[in-house]
Amino acid sequence: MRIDKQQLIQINDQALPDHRESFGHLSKVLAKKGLDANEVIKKLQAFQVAIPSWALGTGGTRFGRFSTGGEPGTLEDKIGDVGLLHQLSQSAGAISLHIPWDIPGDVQAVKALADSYGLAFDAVNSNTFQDQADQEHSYKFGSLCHVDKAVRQQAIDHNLEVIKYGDALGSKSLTVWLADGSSFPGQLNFKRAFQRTLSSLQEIYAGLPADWKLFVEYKPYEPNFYSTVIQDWGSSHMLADKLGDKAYSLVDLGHHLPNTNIEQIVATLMMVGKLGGFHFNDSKYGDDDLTVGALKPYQLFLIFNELVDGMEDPTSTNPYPAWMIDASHNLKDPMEDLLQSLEAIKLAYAQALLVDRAALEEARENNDPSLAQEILQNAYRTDVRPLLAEARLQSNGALDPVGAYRRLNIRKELISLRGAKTISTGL
Ligand SMILES: [Mn+2]
Repeated sequence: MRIDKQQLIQINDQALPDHRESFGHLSKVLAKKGLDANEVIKKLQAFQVAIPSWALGTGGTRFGRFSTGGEPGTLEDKIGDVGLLHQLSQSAGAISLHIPWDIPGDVQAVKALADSYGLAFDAVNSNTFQDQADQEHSYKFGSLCHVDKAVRQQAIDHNLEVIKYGDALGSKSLTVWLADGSSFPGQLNFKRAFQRTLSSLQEIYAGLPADWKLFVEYKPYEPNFYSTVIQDWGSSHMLADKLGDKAYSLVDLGHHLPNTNIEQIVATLMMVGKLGGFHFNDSKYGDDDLTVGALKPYQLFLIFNELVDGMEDPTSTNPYPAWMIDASHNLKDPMEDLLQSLEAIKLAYAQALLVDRAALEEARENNDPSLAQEILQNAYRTDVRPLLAEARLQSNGALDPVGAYRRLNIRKELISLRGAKTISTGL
């Protein structure tokens, strides 16, 4: 389905007087601080976040799954859903596919469909953390790290195939996340598992097109509960560094032990030009995959403060990172969840853009932690929502994406199109 532009304009028009008032006020507040609201708006409009195909259906837990209804069953449906999100938010200009579930049938038709929604194909994701019905060898005891070369080769070949599909669609990067590890002490030789993983990744890296990047994602536990082969940013960086210039670390917010200083990891990886991608979500205990900003918006702001610092540093060699939401849970309408996540990401980005970096640097040079905190929190406590709304309005999006989604009865429409008992394919 597609949203009727006139209907969206009518919905926006009703909220326009209030928006004009709050945006006008905020513009004046920012101008007094020497900040140009239009400059921030331009950056917000350019900031696009990829939506993974697996986030469009209701997520489950190991206990159960409760469908929302109207979930996308095909790649075309998934592209359509991201198209809806993009039309409302003007922030979701890319889709990230998961193979084997999202193998395109007619590549040209799929590309044309995505193009009609203004969507690009972001990083493609391989999957070696479960067995497919037709596969010869099992990943029960690992994939790229497996003791048996035949299993490793199957996983390598799968990744090379994923690159092939991505290349046909115009993707420029492959994200590798491995479930490989062990659940019991003694089960795995840590060193050999790491070396086998490196060797397998080298074979995948050799198959990367010249203008592609390889992202190595890490995670400390789950589904393995004693060790994971790529447990932290250090392991990820070691692999990326050994692989070569086209390999980078990927930071997923939920893939850290509680209280890890993720903003410092981001700053350090960008310092050495090796932060390739970032996955957004939020969590309280582990990889909870909750809506971005639902629990720790200040942490997200502090991370963005480092991201902006890295991105705006003229001496930085770090490439522009690939942004993706990696969240999928089991209570909300997935589309509303994603709209809320997009909003939280861009709020943190906008706030980070307001940080007075020169003053912050001076406070640091003067060993003045009180002033440094004042500077950061002055930015963080600024209500930048009117900036986001104005950026969307100027791009023909919705002033209030979740409100418009509800007013337009999009879920009801999707259920009538696809049925109430649909289950989205893939993970
Ligand atoms: Mn992730």
